[in-house]
Amino acid sequence: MLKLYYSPGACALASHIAFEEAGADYEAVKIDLKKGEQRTPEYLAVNPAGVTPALETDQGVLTENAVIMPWIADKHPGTNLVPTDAFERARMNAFNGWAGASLHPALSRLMFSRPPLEGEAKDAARKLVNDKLALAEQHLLKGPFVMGDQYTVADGYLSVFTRWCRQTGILDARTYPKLNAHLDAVQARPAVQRALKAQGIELVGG
Ligand SMILES: N[C@@H](CCC(=O)N[C@@H](CS)C(=O)NCC(=O)O)C(=O)O
Repeated sequence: MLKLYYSPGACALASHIAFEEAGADYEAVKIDLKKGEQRTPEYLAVNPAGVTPALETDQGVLTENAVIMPWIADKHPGTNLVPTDAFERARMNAFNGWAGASLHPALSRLMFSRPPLEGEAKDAARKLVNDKLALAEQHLLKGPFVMGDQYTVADGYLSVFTRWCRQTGILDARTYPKLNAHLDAVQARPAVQRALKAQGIELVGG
């Protein structure tokens, strides 16, 4: 049985959404980051990096949303969660790489630094986040979905981060109309709502 390790509302939600969109058979295992469960010997034996998500498969463990999500899509052919054209797929991978390596760290620094950032450091972190959101709004998000008309795993991934932004009041509706419409469209999907319910978290309204 495929086993997805996740923490509610954290970035593993992207892989959780991909599982629900694929109609897959899997088990979701909660890791409470606030309690430090990602650093227990049991979890470090699964993922020595001590982060979620991790996915146990019968071939071994996969990590990184940008890898797990297309793998889920490949294992469930016909679910149309990745582009079939090689170039379009590469572009989706590029988006996911950017989300994981650029957007996510910028958001984490602004939102989750301990101790919390203050003063100039906070202003700089906030500007960096706004620059990245502007890049997505103006260039990366084709609309209505990341890749245009086709919903792909990149959409669940983007929505995890725009949810965080909306929750912290930085997804301004006038500055980021496309990102807001995108988040609403993603959250309206039954598969996404099933993943949220499974994690015990709510839709984030605008
Ligand atoms: N690039 C990785 C990021 C994984 C990651 O940083 N996960 C966070 C939650 S969003 C985590 O588990 N943090 C726990 C910690 O740093 O202690 C991915 O997409 O899978």
